[in-house]
Amino acid sequence: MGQTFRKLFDTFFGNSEMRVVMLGLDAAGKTTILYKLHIGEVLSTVPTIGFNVEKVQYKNVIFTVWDVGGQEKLRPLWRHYFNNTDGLIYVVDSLDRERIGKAKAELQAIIKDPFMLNSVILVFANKQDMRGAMKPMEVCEGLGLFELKNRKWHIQGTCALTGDGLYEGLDWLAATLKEMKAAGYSSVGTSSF
Ligand SMILES: Nc1nc2c(ncn2[C@@H]2O[C@H](COP(=O)(O)OP(=O)(O)OP(=O)(O)O)[C@@H](O)[C@H]2O)c(=O)[nH]1
Ligand SMILES: [Mg+2]
Repeated sequence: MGQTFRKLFDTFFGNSEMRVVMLGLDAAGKTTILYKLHIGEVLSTVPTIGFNVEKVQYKNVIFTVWDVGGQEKLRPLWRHYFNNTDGLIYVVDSLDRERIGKAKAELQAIIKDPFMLNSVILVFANKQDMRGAMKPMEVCEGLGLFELKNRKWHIQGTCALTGDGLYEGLDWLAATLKEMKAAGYSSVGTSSF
């Protein structure tokens, strides 16, 4: 099979590969999510200095997920992971009301980067198991997602400890990325809740 045909075949029927970068403030739950998806277990984590990268196969999509440390001093390094990124998973600690403004500012900075203009945005409103956590709708408002123009985004409530919501999020990501790839990225322009 020629390479072009192979790509077309894969787009419609077969495996696709997607490069995803997972960002968010420190302690949002990124590394916990990565290993829950990769090995199905909750590992005890330490703050990430640098990054972790793992492949996650779900249905017929192979996601290469880059999990980058979110501490303030590490955030200037995030942009080095933007090139060739199909999708952004932005993880929010839904209990952290104090820093939702900071989470918004960091998200807005990421998605304005020229390398990220075509990337779809999946927000995980994580730690939904915690009493007093903001609901996905509140996180959505806190991040200013409704104000986004010409971006594909979706918000999903999650609990990394149980895995609740993680695969629903990947379902959306896979479907949306496939749609965009098939349309040569020309389908950008709607938002969904
Ligand atoms: N209750 C609860 N705790 C969670 C959840 N997800 C992660 N945590 C906890 O939150 C803490 C931080 O999780 P990490 O996965 O290390 O956070 P991170 O986003 O990778 O942090 P950095 O590497 O510093 O950017 C850990 O103690 C996790 O066990 C969740 O859904 N619910
Ligand atoms: Mg981490």
